[in-house]
Amino acid sequence: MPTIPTTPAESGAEPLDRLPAQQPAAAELARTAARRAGDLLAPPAPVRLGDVVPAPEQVLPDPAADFTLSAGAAIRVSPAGRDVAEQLAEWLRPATGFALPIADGSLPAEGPLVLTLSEAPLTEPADAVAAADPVDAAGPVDAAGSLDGFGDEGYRLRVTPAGVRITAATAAGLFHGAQTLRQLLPASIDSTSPVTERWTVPGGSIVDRPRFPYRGAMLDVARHFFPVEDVLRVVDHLARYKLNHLHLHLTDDQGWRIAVDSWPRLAEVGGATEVGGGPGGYYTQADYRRIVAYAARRHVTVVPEIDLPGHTNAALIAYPELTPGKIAPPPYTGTEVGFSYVDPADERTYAFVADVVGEVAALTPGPWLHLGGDEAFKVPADTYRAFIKRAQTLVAATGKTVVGWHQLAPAGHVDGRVLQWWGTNGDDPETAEAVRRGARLILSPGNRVYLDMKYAADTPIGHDWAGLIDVRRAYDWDPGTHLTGVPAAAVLGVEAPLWTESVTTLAEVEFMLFPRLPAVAELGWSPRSTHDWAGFRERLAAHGPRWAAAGITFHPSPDVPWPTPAAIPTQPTRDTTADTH
Ligand code: TNX
Repeated sequence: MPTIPTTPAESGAEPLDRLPAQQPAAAELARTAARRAGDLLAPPAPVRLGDVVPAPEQVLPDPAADFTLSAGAAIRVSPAGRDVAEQLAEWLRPATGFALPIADGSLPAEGPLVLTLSEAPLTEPADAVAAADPVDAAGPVDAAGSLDGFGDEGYRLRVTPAGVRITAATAAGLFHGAQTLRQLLPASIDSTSPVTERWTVPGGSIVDRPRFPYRGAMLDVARHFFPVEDVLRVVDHLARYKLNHLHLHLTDDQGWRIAVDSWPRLAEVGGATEVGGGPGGYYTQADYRRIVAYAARRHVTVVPEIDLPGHTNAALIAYPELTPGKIAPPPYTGTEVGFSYVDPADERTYAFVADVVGEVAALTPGPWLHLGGDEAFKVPADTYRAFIKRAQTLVAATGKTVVGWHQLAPAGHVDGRVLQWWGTNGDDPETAEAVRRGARLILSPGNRVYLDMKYAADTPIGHDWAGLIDVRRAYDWDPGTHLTGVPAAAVLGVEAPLWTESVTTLAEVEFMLFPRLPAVAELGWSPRSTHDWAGFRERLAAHGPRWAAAGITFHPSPDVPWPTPAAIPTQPTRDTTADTH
């Protein structure tokens, strides 16, 4: 069984540009697209303090207080923020060519970039800080808005002529603040080689924290397999836009992608197929741990999904005893759904579920385990409910919180469970009832945030069963009020799934993510009061040159006023894959 070779699993911290390219064709496609995009995009206008995606909660510009980063700059940081400082330096060094040494906050080191972790950041006495720190002494921004508290992920960023100071109560908050700083530098900061540029950051102050605690994207690695490096790059894309969950759809009819020691044939046999007949692949447990560690460093939590009881053909070819008829079905590489299921009448099936969720839970430090539960069309409703009830209990026994597609709604409640709603009509009494019984909700409306939907009729890849979704459609809805009878307080957040029946390479993944992913990120992070399509499309437009500089493939949506309107046929050129819905 061919596994996809990866670099050693230890650190999970290598910058991606030092990793060997796994898919030369995709990488070349992305580079060509980026070059063409870069050639056509006009030089971007100077960045303003509010030009951040997702939009911050409060922005107080001070045009007299711009800061320019120079070659001698250092980053000063308290020990608990050290890893964020390292990452900030990793982002800024390639384009600036500056050394950006990192000094411990405990030392009286000078440094115009200051990252501070503080428990009571917003009540910090301005005078004391000013006396101790030239950054604050120099600017009139202390009166900037304040929040009750930063919470788990909030931060404050202040820019004065003397420097930039980011303050947060947690490393996650500092990380989000550092991502904001990255966006406040000129677009060429995303260049992977040194650029001659005036590295000016607009003056003023930002105070920011998320609207929803769960902001995610899903990658279907089952329909097509994506090697570890591709997943790491997707993690970087999420982190850029302050998304904090990566849901991995690890199992489906066309492939089982995670090694399970107690049932080794799942990956060895069930991993050897994918849509279209390609070689497939799977993650060893070391590979999976590497993804989890890489994501954790970027404050992204991995949510593993084992889809049950349907979408299980790959498991059934590996272990025929799990099928109702005890005869192995043929491998499946098409794109139909709803035909397979594990035998709900056999106790062996529940041993299998317990073993699998036990191993996956042990590999997963995050609190969630996703049970799937969608499209088990061949299982009668009462049998389905009984199966899910037992499976939920088995997940709960691992200490993880159950997540499942909203088809789980009619099965019994289990404490804390989370339903992921993927309908296309915001009226779903069954899901609303499950919420009344205590479930929380992740919103993934198919006709808004299904990133496998085509942008337009001529998009060369993707489906259209939930409609065509360009950026405006992905942006113009409200997760807090979307589902009738579900109060905003029950909404944990929002997630954009990317199913990959027709998506085969990293470049194609990026093409489907950008520019819709930042739109979903803004729905999850920004206060509703900032929601404004006209402003968003302008802010988003300025990211085209950033993606071009970073070699990220994107769809040059006509919804967005890119720096030049003539922009760029970056589409992958393959033929459309047939639709299944
Ligand atoms: C529905 S959404 C599915 C997936 C397909 C997707 C294609 C959901 C929970 N199930 O199995 O890949 O549509 O858009």
